[in-house]
Amino acid sequence: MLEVWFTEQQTASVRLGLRVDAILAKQKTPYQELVVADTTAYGRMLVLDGAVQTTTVDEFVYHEMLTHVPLMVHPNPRQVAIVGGGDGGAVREVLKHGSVDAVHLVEIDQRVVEAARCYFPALSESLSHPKAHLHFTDGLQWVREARNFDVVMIDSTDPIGPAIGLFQPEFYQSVAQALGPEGVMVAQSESPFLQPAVIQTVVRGMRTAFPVVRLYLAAVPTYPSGLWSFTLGSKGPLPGPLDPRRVVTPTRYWTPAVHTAAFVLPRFVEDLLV
Ligand code: AG3
Repeated sequence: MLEVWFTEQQTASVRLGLRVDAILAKQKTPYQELVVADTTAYGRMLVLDGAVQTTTVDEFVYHEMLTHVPLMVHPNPRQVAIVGGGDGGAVREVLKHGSVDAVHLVEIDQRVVEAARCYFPALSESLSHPKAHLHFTDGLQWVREARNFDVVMIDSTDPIGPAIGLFQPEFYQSVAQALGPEGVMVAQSESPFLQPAVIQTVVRGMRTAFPVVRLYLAAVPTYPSGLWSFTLGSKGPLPGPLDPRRVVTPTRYWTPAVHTAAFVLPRFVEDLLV
């Protein structure tokens, strides 16, 4: 029987292989190559420039941990911005917080949103919510002019191609300026096994802009090595014990206990942060 396999070349010496049932879209956008395919094991998958961005089976881990952690660290998040994240998964999670008045999605590539609306209806549904505001522009520029946000989330691709500027200290400084006095930011920061240097770049860059910088982890099987990191920067609030009166539902990965535990780091990861 014919078997079709998708391969992501994650590093020079590591590949991920997923059996594919159908390729639904393959196009060059003005910014990157975009592929949508149905995989046997992980459901529908979005790939940008050869890198898996999201699959319908494991997206909940990444999107819940990217969003609920900083939102719960902030005492009362009302104005939220997401840089990247054109698939809509992060917006969907943000809107589970009743305190949020508006969520601004700043996506450089409109084609990602179009593909999400067409092929990922459940993920992208939230993009049509009245509290969701879409901006198809460069996040670097947009953030420079933004002010008084409570939480800013960087839902970017890897630090190559269009996302490269989102991993630089100057960018974290402009995020800090875009945040109010209790503001919190988060950035996806790659894998401690395969991209330890990226984690160090993000943590060191964020330390130039925020008094509090903390790393946390989650298991995302379709991302390189499966162990993924997020870096939180805060102007004030600490990721301490959660207010038991604040709940977020429904979730499948995030719980108050997972939230707290995610900041407990294995020693080899802690050693990256010195
Ligand atoms: N952004 C993080 C994707 C990084 C994955 N890297 C890779 N496969 N090499 C995901 C965007 C989802 N909203």
